Amino acid sequence: MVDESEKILLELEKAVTKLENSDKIKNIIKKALDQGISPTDIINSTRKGLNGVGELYEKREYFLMELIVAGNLVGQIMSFLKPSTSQEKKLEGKILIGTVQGDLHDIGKNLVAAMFSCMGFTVIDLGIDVPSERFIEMTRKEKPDVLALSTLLSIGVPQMKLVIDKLKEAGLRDKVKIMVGGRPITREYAQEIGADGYAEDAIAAVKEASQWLTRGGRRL
Ligand code: B12
Repeated sequence: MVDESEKILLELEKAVTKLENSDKIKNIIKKALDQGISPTDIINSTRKGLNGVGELYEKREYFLMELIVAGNLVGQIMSFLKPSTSQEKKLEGKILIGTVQGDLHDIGKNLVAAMFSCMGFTVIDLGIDVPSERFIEMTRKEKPDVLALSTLLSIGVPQMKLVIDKLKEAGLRDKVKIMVGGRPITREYAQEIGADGYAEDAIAAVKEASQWLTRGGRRL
């Protein structure tokens, strides 16, 4: 039998996939919070709902406009949730994140960034289509604990290796933990290119990073 909390989370997931208006979605989230559901579970439901958006796009039931709406909706949900996350366990650390060069996808990357931000991390988001040189420059300047690289495209995969190789050349590789993610990435591939970690979604990403930080992730 499905309990009340699961019912609300499923309602949220469906509302996100259907791209219901933000007031309706905020009401569901409010109901969830009143029920004692954690912001992490709410974000996880949002993620599942967004996966539904991706599937409908692939079936050609959604088009570019719907994807833009989905991206905006994620931003609104995260801002609405932010005050509630202050009650969750706060983690300290600085994350530098971006989508690699040649790739313009950012809905998933934004969700990962928002999740880190919700959990109390300082997030520096370099955006999309980020050249390897920019990741190096900003790693040197900002001294993040974690460098998070995203790609949804097969052509983005070698770009991740390029960033890691250039960090080595610049003598910065052992100063930062590197986490990679996105649809074509696997844990095996992450190991192969010399990344420290991989996560398949936003929740898992924070879990992976928090392990390093509580172990005292090294700073420059
Ligand atoms: C939305 C979308 C677009 C939108 C992007 C809008 C935007 N602002 O992001 C638009 C329409 C612009 C687009 C364009 C293109 N797209 Co597109 N797109 C998608 C689609 C349908 C959904 C992606 C999405 O947002 N999913 C929802 C989010 C929440 O999930 P996610 O991105 O996977 O992110 C999660 C995880 O991957 C992970 N994650 C992501 N990043 C990171 C980073 C770290 C560090 C970690 C730990 C985890 C992590 O956590 C996220 C949250 O849970 C996918 C198909 C799909 N179902 O995935 C195709 C898809 C990715 N696109 C594809 C293609 C081919 C293209 C185009 C080349 C199409 C074209 N011919 O022009 C262009 C590329 C443009 C470019 N240069 O980037 C292919 C890629 C194939 C491949 N192997 O390379 C896919 C798989 C579709 C397909 N089946 O063919 N696309």
